[in-house]
Amino acid sequence: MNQQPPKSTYSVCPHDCPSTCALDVHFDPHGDVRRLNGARDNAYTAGVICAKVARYAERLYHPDRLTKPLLRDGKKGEGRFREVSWDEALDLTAERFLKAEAEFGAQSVWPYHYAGTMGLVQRDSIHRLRHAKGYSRQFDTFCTNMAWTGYIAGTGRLAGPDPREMASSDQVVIWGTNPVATQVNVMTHAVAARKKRGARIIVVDVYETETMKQADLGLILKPGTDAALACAIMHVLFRDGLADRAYLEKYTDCPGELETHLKDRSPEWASGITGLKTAQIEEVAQLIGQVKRTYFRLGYGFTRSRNGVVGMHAACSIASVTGAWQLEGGGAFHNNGAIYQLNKEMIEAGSLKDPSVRVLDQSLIGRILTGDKEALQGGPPVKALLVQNTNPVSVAPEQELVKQGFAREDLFTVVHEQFLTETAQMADIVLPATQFLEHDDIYKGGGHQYLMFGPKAVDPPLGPKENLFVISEIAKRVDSKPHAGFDMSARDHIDWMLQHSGYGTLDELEAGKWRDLQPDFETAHYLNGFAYADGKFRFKPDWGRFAAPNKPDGNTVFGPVAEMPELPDQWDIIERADEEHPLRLVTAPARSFLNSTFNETDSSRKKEGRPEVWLRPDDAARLGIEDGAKVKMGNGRGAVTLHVRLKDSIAPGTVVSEGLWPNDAFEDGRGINTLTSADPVAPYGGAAFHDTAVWVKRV
Ligand SMILES: Nc1nc2c(c(=O)[nH]1)N[C@H]1C(S)=C(S)[C@@H](COP(=O)(O)OP(=O)(O)OC[C@H]3O[C@@H](n4cnc5c(=O)[nH]c(N)nc54)[C@H](O)[C@@H]3O)O[C@H]1N2
Ligand SMILES: Nc1nc2c(c(=O)[nH]1)N[C@H]1C(S)=C(S)[C@@H](COP(=O)(O)OP(=O)(O)OC[C@H]3O[C@@H](n4cnc5c(=O)[nH]c(N)nc54)[C@H](O)[C@@H]3O)O[C@H]1N2
Ligand code: SF4
Ligand SMILES: [Mo]
Repeated sequence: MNQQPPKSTYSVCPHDCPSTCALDVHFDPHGDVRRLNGARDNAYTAGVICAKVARYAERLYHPDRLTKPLLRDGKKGEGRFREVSWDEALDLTAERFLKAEAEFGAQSVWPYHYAGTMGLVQRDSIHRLRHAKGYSRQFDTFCTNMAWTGYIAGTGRLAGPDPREMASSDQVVIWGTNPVATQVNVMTHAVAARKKRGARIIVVDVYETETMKQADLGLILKPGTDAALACAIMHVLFRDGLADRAYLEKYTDCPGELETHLKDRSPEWASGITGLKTAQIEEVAQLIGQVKRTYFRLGYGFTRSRNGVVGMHAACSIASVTGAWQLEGGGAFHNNGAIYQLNKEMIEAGSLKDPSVRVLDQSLIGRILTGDKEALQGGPPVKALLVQNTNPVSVAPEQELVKQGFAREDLFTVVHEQFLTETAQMADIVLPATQFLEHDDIYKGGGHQYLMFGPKAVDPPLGPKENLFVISEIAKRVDSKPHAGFDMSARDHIDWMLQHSGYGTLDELEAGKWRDLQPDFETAHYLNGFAYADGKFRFKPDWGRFAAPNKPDGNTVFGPVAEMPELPDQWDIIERADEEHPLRLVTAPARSFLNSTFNETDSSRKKEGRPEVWLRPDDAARLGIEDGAKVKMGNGRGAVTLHVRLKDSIAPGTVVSEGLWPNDAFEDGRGINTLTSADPVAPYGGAAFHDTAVWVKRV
């Protein structure tokens, strides 16, 4: 019988992006994936996705995809491998994990992962193996710590007004995020508000991004000075009678103290710190004060600084001074993480977690692998790594240490990957992984409110296996504690999790493709109170409360927490420019890459060109550097070689390098994270990727 392949199906974008788009997947007549587009019937995706994912067939059918397990056949990192069977690869993995355990204890094995896929089953099953064996735990610090902590410090909860309400707003303030590149759907809804209601779009960034080019008002400030801007805005709001005093009285902890504190945080004061003109600050403050229905869409970018938590908290506080929270289309939103409340016992085996096992900081991987005692928390060295869904030999800070660590001959490294990334090149064993269209998974939106099913759409080529398979097969071979999760398929996992979270069954989810979990208006806008016992927004957070479970002997806070400002303020703790390092570097994401993903596809590489650093003409003239020149850029952590492009609209004293390019795209093999620091940010850790002082010199 001649059965016609389907013309299309649905899925979900698995990438580490707040948009978590609902996809339509179109097939050619042979049943191969042809193109992807955004689902029109999903109210947040609304038919729009980014260009790099629309052309996913290029990545799915890429000739460089890994299809066979590989065993190192040469020196570490030399790039010589030979093909082996899955059984050989898994047996050897188990043997070496057991050897490390016998000699140095189970904590010498470190399963290391991140969010290359955001699918809950494929991303988080690695924890099941970790907990069932007592392997070292991981404190996730690449991304969310500062932003989430800063927001929760104010509201008590990581959730906010329905992101679709942006379309019902009179003014959208896009602060420290570049959604045209990083989460395109924010633009969809902001632009809808402009079309429908004449809403104004305001963008706050350190250079003129593609997002700012679409704004009605763009503010370019110096990196790490957002709290100063926020304070001056609130100063004007109080000064000019634009604060909602009734709201403040009812819903906030100490409005009087805040007002007094802000008395000398004037626009002139903030101008000196931010590099903005006093008039610009006055103007934006008036707009925010006069247009109550303002939606603050707060991003990650401005929190990737040593004072990033304080910056996020300060920006979020503005909505509590104006009382914007009360209106549809008003309030401050960052992420909806708190609304889902999923039972992940089968995926993660939290019941087997031993709290006495150390929790190693993901961003400190360089220090950890090179034997830094403090980073190892006094425990055994890491002798074996299992890496899934992340590419630390590109994306982790303090890259020189990361490379030295991965090059250790006594470290046994298994990397499960879709491509031979720079991390996979350093492995002893490389295992080929499926792509999202080739396995089942479930996804939750950070930037929206849907729980979504992403079914397998096509068969993988012979060879690649899903993460779930690798985890279960290793568990079988390393004498792990039993857990029912090891015997379940991805569909079983999803069904179990849904049923045990009160969200029906997989069949029910499948029938609707996704489930809208938006809380009711009063809850989302905190009209029944903020998520603290007294129901009040905190202008004065208890920073010490944000202790992380990273020490075997208990929780800890990071950095000089005692020095954190009590009330919103500019915190002078960023890596300061000085005579030797006169410029400050921001390493913002390029539109055609997604972290380290898509830098293997030709179309993305072509669009991005080559690694560059963008300099203001006045800064360049001072340094005797012209457009297109080859330069070295460096600091105490190392130096990189790249080309200069002159751009007018960057904050003074600031340079921007969009990425992430792999290290090997740079002339001497040193990528941008050679320069970034892994120092944990106060109070809850995290890496300050956009907070780096550098020198730039002609070569
Ligand atoms: N300089 C600088 N550095 C940064 C940042 C920055 O702004 N500037 N941003 C930081 C941030 S926010 C983040 S989140 C990190 C992220 O950096 P990474 O963790 O490296 O993130 P990705 O590139 O999204 O994904 C990593 C890998 O996951 C693989 N992968 C995808 N799906 C699967 C799967 O199903 N199975 C397996 N086994 N592998 C899969 C992909 O092939 C990819 O190579 O980078 C950080 N690094
Ligand atoms: N195309 C693309 N999309 C992505 C990614 C990618 O790498 N490429 N990464 C994904 C991931 S993992 C994440 S976490 C999200 C992050 O997405 P975003 O929330 O957008 O955060 P960032 O990408 O870190 O930075 C966004 C903007 O912050 C600006 N910025 C940096 N420092 C400051 C500052 O001190 N103040 C202000 N006001 N602005 C500042 C940068 O110039 C940049 O334009 O994007 C996801 N989407
Ligand atoms: S915008 Fe983000 S979630 Fe949507 S398709 Fe692109 S990478 Fe995926
Ligand atoms: Mo991220």
